[in-house]
Amino acid sequence: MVVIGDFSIGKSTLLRRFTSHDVFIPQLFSPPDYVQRLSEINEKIIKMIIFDTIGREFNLNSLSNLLRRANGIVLAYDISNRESFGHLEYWKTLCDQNSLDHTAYVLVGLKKDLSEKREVRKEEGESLAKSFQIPFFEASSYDNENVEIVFVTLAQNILSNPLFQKHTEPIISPHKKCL
Ligand SMILES: Nc1nc2c(ncn2[C@@H]2O[C@H](COP(=O)(O)OP(=O)(O)OP(=O)(O)O)[C@@H](O)[C@H]2O)c(=O)[nH]1
Ligand SMILES: [Mg+2]
Repeated sequence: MVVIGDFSIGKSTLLRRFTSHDVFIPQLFSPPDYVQRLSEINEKIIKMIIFDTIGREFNLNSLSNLLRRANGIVLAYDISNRESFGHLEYWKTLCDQNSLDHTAYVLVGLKKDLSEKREVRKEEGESLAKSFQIPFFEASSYDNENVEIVFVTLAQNILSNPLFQKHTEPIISPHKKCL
């Protein structure tokens, strides 16, 4: 999976929150820029590998390489930053052009706790997600609200896609003997 969107909207913080459960770690990320977490989805233990990206001065080649291998993409914006919402069409097009046909998406409005500074109404997020035909959530890493559901929903949608299953080998082939 890949998390993508404008700079400083809270992407790295979201990943930190998702992988460090109870503790909120405010520091910024430094490379290697991915996290891993095991989660139980549809009664199976799934290893999620989630890549962070940077919202500006990114290398388009390495971003394209990342997107080409992604089974799921979290498109993100900051509810207190209208510009980051306005750039979502750009990010979605970039992802569509560089990702697999069966890549699953979810749209998330971050920093839900900043209600006094809100610049993007929830209905606007819902409506954009509807036009993209993808699930939508508002989340707060500070309050640990809706962080889990963003990734679980994305993982469920990846796993339920028959095209994904076709491209996936079982970790241990039932025909091979375990030595
Ligand atoms: N109020 C609030 N602030 C947040 C939240 N998540 C992140 N922040 C703050 O927003 C700022 C940017 O967060 P980052 O996670 O570094 O943002 P980013 O999207 O990874 O930024 P780039 O890596 O530069 O693209 C930091 O000061 C965070 O502490 C949140 O849920 N609520
Ligand atoms: Mg970051």
